Amino acid sequence: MTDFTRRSIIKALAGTGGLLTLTGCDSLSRTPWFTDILSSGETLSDVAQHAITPRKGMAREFAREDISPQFRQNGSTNPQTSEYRKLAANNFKDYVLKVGGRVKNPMNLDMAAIRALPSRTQITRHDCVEGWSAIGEWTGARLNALLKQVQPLPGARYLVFHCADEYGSSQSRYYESIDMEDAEHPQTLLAYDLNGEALPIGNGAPLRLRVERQLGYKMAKYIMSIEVVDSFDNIGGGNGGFWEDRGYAWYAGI
Ligand SMILES: Nc1nc2c(c(=O)[nH]1)N[C@H]1C(S)=C(S)[C@@H](COP(=O)(O)O)O[C@H]1N2
Ligand SMILES: [Mo]
Repeated sequence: MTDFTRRSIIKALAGTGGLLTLTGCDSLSRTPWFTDILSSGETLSDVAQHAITPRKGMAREFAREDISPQFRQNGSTNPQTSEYRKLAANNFKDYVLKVGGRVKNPMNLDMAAIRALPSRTQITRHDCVEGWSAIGEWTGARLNALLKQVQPLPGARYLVFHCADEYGSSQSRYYESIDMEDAEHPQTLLAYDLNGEALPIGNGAPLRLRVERQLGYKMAKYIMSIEVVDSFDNIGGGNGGFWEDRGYAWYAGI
């Protein structure tokens, strides 16, 4: 692709706030020009997020009437790992979220403990890189409240979310990561309810991330553990997420 084409596409992306209207996470990640644009998007995101839209801002929230009749289920929708099948068979009664890594106070929390954390309910729009959106009402534990309890050690920079599923036929576990700034944001949740009911398996039961100022692929479903780290070097392919290891931007700001 010529520099001119690349620049035009980046300009168009900047105009839409970086949201792509394209199809197929999968096939796109293998297309070199797309990978290229996503890496250029890093720079774009830096500019867009830190100059045009301050990252500290709140994502838009919607009214009850705006909720989509059906919230699409995308990516993995029914994890097949034996670990997950066992948990699902018992309606997640034995589920325990492990929080560790560079923290003073590692914790194991069952769903009752997670539901007892300070919570928030918000109606937001989910934007997938494949070009669809859905509005839903999420309730979950505020990640900043959990961080207060585990107490990240000095030098802790990122939170890595390890998931129960292997995406498609990849035979590698889905994972994602965010920085401390997004982790402390008031709208960042470990969500357990969607539209007033327990999160369906298709949408990430029993626990999924909501990080509202970023694209859908950042919102890890089926979270099994959270690891606080100072770098991604020894995690997965070293790029901070399943799709990042396949060329997507780490900061997927919208
Ligand atoms: N564990 C896990 N999390 C995931 C995915 C996945 O395949 N596995 N897909 C991501 C993508 S690309 C999107 S758009 C959203 C879809 O969330 P939904 O199923 O609630 O619509 O989950 C994200 N989180
Ligand atoms: Mo997505």
